[in-house]
Amino acid sequence: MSGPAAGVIARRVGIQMPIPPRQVTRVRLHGADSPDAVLDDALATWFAAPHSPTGEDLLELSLHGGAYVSTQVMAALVAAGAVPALAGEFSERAVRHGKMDLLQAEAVADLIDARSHAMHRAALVQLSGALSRRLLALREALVEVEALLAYDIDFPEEDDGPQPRERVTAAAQAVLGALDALGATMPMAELGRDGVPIVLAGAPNAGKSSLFNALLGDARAIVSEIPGTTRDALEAMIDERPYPWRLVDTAGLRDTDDRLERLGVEVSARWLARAAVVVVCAETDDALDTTSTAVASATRARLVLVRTKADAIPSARADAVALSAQQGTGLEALRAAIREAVTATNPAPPEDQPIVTRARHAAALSSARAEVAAFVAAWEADALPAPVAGTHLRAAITALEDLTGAIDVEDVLTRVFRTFCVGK
Ligand SMILES: Nc1nc2c(ncn2[C@@H]2O[C@H](COP(=O)(O)OP(=O)(O)OP(=O)(O)O)[C@@H](O)[C@H]2O)c(=O)[nH]1
Ligand SMILES: [Mg+2]
Repeated sequence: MSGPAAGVIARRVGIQMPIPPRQVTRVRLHGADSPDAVLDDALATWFAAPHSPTGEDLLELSLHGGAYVSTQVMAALVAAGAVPALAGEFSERAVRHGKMDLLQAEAVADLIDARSHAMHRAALVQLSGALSRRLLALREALVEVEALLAYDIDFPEEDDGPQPRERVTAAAQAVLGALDALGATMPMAELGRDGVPIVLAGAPNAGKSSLFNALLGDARAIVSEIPGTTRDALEAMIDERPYPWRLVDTAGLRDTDDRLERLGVEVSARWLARAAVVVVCAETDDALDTTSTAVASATRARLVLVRTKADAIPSARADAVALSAQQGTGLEALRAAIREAVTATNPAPPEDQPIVTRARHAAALSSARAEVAAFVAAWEADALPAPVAGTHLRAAITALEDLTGAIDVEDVLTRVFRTFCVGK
């Protein structure tokens, strides 16, 4: 519970305020102003403004588990004057009181939502303020270009001035390069969130679903000796580094008269087109040739060749991973081969460097980039008077400020925080 009335409301539900700040205190909670209606024997921690995560007086309650107790206590707090928080309202207040900037608040949401090592790492780096510092440095660099420009405007006839035009151009170009480098990290966040599509493909009955299950360590897909068992593509995420894998089991590839199965086969073709890596499965050495030729014509992905059911039919091929999903052999070799194929096409995010994680960031960076580029073009062509060219720099600076929330833009704040889950 956060806000200036937190202490008063706490007293109404039975907490003997003041309790020592930043210390866990055992409290007996009751209904609003009704000491007989005991609700829970709980723990309370008090954080006095401004030394709290929101910058306001803040009370944290630890209740006994279960929905009933928390609902009752929540109702008592509301009856005593509290208001349920909107989605993201705690983080929003933290931003408003200067406890963190907008990018850090987004990182809180990302940390909670993180489902992979990659997203977890990116969120922690962003929470530490690394992205904010990077953007602040770019903003400073643009302000410096503005200053060079102002000098040119104020003292155009100076002996040793105006500032050499090249110096302005070079400074703006440097910012352009840095904006590009940062913008180029967006696909890394997408891979971290959605995973690298790894598609299992092969003829019906080749053992794809069995392999899918073995890689997951879970019987997710139906396996049977009847060819054409899998019809819908099945997906599962495996948390790998540097990026999670989005493993896709598909319907066997073949021409078929069964209408349902044909739909499944068409889905497979779509997945092949979107795959980053295709694991080509076949149960004999000869079949592996036919299958990999067919797959290669349907995808631009890297191929990893697999000889399935090696327990039953030994493989003589050196270019394929021989494995048995049933006995669990060869799986480590396959994982290593997939890992290699993934890193060959998707460079890992730079260690401990911020990356751009949201469409909001990418949009602001690209609008800043467009403004700086427009400035450089006008400046180099000498097409516009310096003050006019300078308006592009201002616009770029504003775009970067919007990103960190350095200037208080109501609609940006609201838009960002309403996507949070309640209570954060
Ligand atoms: N001996 C042996 N049999 C296997 C192995 N993996 C799968 N099988 C058998 O091969 C048959 C087909 O396996 P699935 O995993 O359903 O094959 P699939 O490629 O998914 O088949 P569709 O979904 O019909 O395209 C089943 O009877 C499995 O038990 C293995 O490693 N060794
Ligand atoms: Mg299957």
